Amino acid sequence: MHEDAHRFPAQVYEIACKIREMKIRGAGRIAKAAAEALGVAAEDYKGEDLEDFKMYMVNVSKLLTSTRPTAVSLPNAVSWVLKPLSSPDISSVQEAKAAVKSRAKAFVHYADQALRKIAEFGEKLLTDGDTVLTHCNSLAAISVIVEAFRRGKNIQVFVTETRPKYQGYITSEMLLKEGLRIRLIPETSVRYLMKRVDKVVVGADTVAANGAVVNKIGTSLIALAAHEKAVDFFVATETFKFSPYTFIGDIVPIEFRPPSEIVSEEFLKMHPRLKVLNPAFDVTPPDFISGIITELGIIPPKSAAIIIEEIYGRPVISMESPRGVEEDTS
Ligand code: RI2
Repeated sequence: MHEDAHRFPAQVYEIACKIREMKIRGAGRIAKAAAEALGVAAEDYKGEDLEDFKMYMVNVSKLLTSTRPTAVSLPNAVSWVLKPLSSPDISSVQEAKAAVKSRAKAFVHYADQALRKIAEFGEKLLTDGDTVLTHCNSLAAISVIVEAFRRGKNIQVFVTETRPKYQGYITSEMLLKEGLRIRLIPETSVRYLMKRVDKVVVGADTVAANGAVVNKIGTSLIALAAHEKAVDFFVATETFKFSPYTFIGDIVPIEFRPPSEIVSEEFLKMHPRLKVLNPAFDVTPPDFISGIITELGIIPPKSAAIIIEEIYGRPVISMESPRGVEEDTS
């Protein structure tokens, strides 16, 4: 627990815990929740000392960014919301609080608008009669598929179950509610079924400067199978999932989650020498990606660096790693 713990509002802790436990999940939803938490924390601050307020907000942001390591949307959202705190124009706690609260709202609004734009750009890639395969539960990917369907295209969707947490069930429910035809499939069947797939659309947790996409574990195998059959593989993502850190060569930390998501505690006790590896994400190389659908348009993966430079500027190399790497690969 952070030393400033007693000063954070309970709602901020709740949001942080829900992100850590994946009750709030999906890179975009995590970013929005973090922005909201910063707004709540700013509102709750009682003091009058501007430097103390800044320190307090930095500590809240540390709590939030420590929850999950892979989706860069989380630190990106936090830095964006807290940006006014480094402006010389802010001279009082009142001004600082107002600025953080308004940036938090603006981020949530931007994220919602971005999904709409992604849907509009992305739906053009889908054709009437297409079978589209999607993996895990990505609102960005779903928005593309749903938009195409709403515009009258007859789309069938293959949804992978997405072990170990089965987010494919959530995707199935969302798409069924819209009236789409769904086939829920185990991801182990993807290569066998790829001959029946016209396009793949998935989301992203992080897009690296070289155009590689970090997404739910299994994505890169799907991309490999699509590549083999020359099936187009699209990634739908907001630009706040592009990583400025990778511009200077930082490696995206891959989250390893607890063994209990894979096997029962009972089974582990029965076999004390059994070690379980449960990586939550993998990396799909840019060569396997036909296009990245963003709110700014559809870009080739190799243009990721241009987007990063445009949005974040050319990053300055620092001696400190911007984010800690918490991996259990034992
Ligand atoms: P949206 C999810 O991660 C999945 O990997 C999904 O593809 C990605 O976030 C993007 O989701 P997790 O939080 O932002 O389920 O498009 O581990 O909703």
